[in-house]
Amino acid sequence: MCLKVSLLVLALVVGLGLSQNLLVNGDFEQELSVGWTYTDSGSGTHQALRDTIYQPDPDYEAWVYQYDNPGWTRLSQMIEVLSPALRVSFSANFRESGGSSTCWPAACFQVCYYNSNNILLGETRYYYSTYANWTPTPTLNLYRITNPDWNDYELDIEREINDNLPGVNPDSVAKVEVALWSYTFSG
Ligand SMILES: [Ca+2]
Repeated sequence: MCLKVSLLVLALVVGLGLSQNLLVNGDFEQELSVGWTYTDSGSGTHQALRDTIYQPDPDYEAWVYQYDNPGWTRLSQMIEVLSPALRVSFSANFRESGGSSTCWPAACFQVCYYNSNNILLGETRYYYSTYANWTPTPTLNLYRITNPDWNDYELDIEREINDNLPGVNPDSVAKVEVALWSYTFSG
């Protein structure tokens, strides 16, 4: 079994509008070590890179890649927020290769909500995967991507928590983490 999965992101904004971005290096025009935290787990090839060539525009994109299973590669950034009245905007391209019902890849974009003690309160997960069998819970909302090509996404965090994450108290959200997560599951 050879599983490959990757996620590309062109630009990422968390703020009240396009004029305000709480993220550092959300456009990846600086090295990934500026603002971003890299982690990986498990076996296989883990990579997080930036280059201008992944999308036709002259700007940089970030690319997070996992080859074979089980394992994952993740590029994340956590920010402190004064309230959940924020929007997350991003442009992403999701890719997967291989898999079966017991062994599968998933290209994910995560928005995670934490309290002031860094306790995870809940998560919004966009994912592209043929075989992933995740199910939503009161603290996990899922958006299955059906068109993996470059598309723009926008999430109203306050509305998301109120409408889709009944297990999350919006008043407790003190930090928001965004993450590019390339994941492979082995059953
Ligand atoms: Ca480009």
